[in-house]
Amino acid sequence: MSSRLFDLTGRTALITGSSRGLGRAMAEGLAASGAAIVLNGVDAGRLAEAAAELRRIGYTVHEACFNVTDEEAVLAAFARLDESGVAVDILVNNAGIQHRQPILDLATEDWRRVIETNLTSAFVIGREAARRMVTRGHGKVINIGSLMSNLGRATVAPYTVAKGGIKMLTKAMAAEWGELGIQANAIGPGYMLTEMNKALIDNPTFNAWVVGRTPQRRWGTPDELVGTAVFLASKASDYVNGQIIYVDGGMSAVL
Ligand code: GCO
Repeated sequence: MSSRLFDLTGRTALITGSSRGLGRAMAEGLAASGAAIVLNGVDAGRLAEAAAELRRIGYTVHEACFNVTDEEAVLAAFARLDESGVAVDILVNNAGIQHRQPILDLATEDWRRVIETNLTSAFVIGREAARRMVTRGHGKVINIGSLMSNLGRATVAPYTVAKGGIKMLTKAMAAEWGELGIQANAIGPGYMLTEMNKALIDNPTFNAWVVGRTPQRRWGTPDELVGTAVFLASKASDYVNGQIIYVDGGMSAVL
């Protein structure tokens, strides 16, 4: 019984920002559980390379090259998927950027860029995916939040606000889409070993802080999100809605 609960065979998952990092790891993990994958990125070369790697393993992979902040490009990408008969059953809103700067020095343009990329895109892509999911009576939306969905840290205000918004957008989606057969949940990754965090990882003081502040005394690896992503993408979570699950080594649970 338990293996079927987590089986994604026959389902298709779109993961935004999945050429590398957390998105790439979740895409591979969902594929390993049986899902066909729609990879997304803005760099066509990097996207093709990631797709080829996953196809070499034997997975079914579609490529959708678009910038998540470009609504016209998002609409066109969904139209192409419709025309190709690719129905997105699972959406992982993962694409995101970071911008580290004190509020007093922060340009409004940089604020807007982070909010657009990390939050507004999840609304637009979530709406487009859900419009199609409701016609089939089922769907899974997984929004990628952060420790910053619940806690602040100096110099990352726009990212913090966007990720806090991701948590609340997830609840709003659950409120409206629960009766339509869609479960919308979020994952809050802790400090993960990714390109986006390279400056922090390479900073001995920050690295020591993360290790000391995390009960498991280490950074997380992208593949450590896969189990939670598969859970939230599968039948195993059919009665889980509007939740955020922190995958953070315990950091958000302790002082
Ligand atoms: C930072 C980091 C964090 C992590 C992650 C923590 O500057 O503090 O980029 O934001 O990436 O989001 O959950």
